[in-house]
Amino acid sequence: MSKILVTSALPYINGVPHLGHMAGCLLPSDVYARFERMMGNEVLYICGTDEHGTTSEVGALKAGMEVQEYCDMNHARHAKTYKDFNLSFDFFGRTSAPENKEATYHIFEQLDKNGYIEEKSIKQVYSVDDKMFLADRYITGTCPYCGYDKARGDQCENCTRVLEPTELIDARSTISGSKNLEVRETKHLFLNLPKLEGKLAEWVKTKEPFWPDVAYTIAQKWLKEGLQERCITRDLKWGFAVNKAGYEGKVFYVWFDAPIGYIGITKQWVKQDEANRSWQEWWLNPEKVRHVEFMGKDNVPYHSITFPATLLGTKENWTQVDFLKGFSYLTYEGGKFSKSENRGIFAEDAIKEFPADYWRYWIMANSPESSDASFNWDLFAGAVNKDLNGVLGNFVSRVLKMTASKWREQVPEGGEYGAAEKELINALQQRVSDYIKYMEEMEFRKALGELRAIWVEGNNYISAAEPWSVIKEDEQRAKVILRACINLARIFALLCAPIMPDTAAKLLAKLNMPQVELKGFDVAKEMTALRGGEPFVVGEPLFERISTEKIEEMKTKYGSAK
Ligand code: B3M
Ligand code: ZN
Repeated sequence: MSKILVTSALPYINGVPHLGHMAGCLLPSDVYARFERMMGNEVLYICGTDEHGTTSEVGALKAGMEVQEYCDMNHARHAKTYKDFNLSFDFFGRTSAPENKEATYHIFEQLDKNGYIEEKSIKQVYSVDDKMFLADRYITGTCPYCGYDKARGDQCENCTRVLEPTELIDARSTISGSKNLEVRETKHLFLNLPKLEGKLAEWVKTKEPFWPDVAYTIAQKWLKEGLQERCITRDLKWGFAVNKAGYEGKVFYVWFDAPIGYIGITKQWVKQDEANRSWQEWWLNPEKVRHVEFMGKDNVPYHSITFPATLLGTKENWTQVDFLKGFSYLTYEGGKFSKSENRGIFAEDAIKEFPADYWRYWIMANSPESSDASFNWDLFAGAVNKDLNGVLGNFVSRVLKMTASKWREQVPEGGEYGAAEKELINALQQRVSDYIKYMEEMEFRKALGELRAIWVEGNNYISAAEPWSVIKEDEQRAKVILRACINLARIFALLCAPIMPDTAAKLLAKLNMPQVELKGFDVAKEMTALRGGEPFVVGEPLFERISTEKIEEMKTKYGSAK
């Protein structure tokens, strides 16, 4: 049993999560956490809201609320949405919590003591009309590197280059649109990344065989270009006050305390049960813990460069990211999700329209792993109707209904598996091994391809075995076929559990069977788990078809390219 620490990018408190956020880190991290638990590993899966920064101040201002009150409200909203999507966090915390302040102060003090913190006077953008210093992401302009005209002052989301706001061409305030911006001098603290570059490059090299291309390429690109000092403080009210004399009235930059939030949130989790939990066991234990992170590609530089460098600079033995799974973007019908333009479906609405598992299946089957993927309603309905309802759902209801109509709701008894079943078992064993291997490697599209192929094997088997014809001449043989099919249904439930936990639970409940581990999954053995005479219930169908009218309704309601 190994210890696996699973984390994803911590969602900003003020945004409403849409399907892109689900696809780009939250859902894959949950699928992986569930899978590793089913493989018998000790998993700690934590997440939380990223709460500091101007975005929260501006959001609260717009909502006419205190920042704290605004964050409390939005934290609850995020938590509910993720619960509805069945994300199985061990703890969903907050970066603004006192436990994170303690962790942030500690890490800052070590960096300062070790000589990695520099003081500098910098010129910062002050918006005269907004009466405030503008956070980097609240300045919009043209990227000097790629020419993208909606680059933010902290990063160009087109070329992923991290920017200083003063580099932007034709800069304007994102809050008011005002170009009445002044550059004012203010004193700040910097993390001396160039001084840490050597250590960091050495560390990144140790990850080479393990990191998928997206993450490794981005980290290498950064190192090749040479690291710049990063400002880690801001002139804001909302945030952790800087714990250094001369910096009164300033707070730590959101990107400084946000990744430390993983540690802070783990401390929050420990607080729930101090006698039995330890945060050091997870965070100061790199030899025994494998840390796997999930995030969109725009977040990769912070997690492969800035945060690891921060931890290296403390000279303490922190658990660092071992595997960084980066994702491209999920777009909505080829374009951006936008709440203001009413384009795209947001997570809290999605769950009101269709059950969580429909979304979980579609998103994971179309994971934007190596390139962008695009959501569209026809594809979504197609997958639900064909894969879920057609291939999986129909197989289960056909098998259970036919058995019940002939011999009551009981697994048929007698007879032995023959050549056809042995062939099926062999084919399935290969596919199941591949499915498990792909899940372990976090190759989600491939894993879901195998899962679907496993359901198809079941359909092919029953079509070829034809129990409905066989029963006329050889009732005993028909019983054997249907017993094999009912056992197959159980196997389908076990395998789909990390992706579709509700469906798995529903199906296992029909069969009166518990969820078991996937470790060492032996198809031949599992095919005899349900013996003759055991009861089942036909019950409700697992899925419902999505009608053409419903698809049209969704397109009108949430926007469509057509
Ligand atoms: N909140 C950015 C994002 O949600 C940021 C991630 C923080 S991870 C420590 O994309
Ligand atoms: Zn750019």
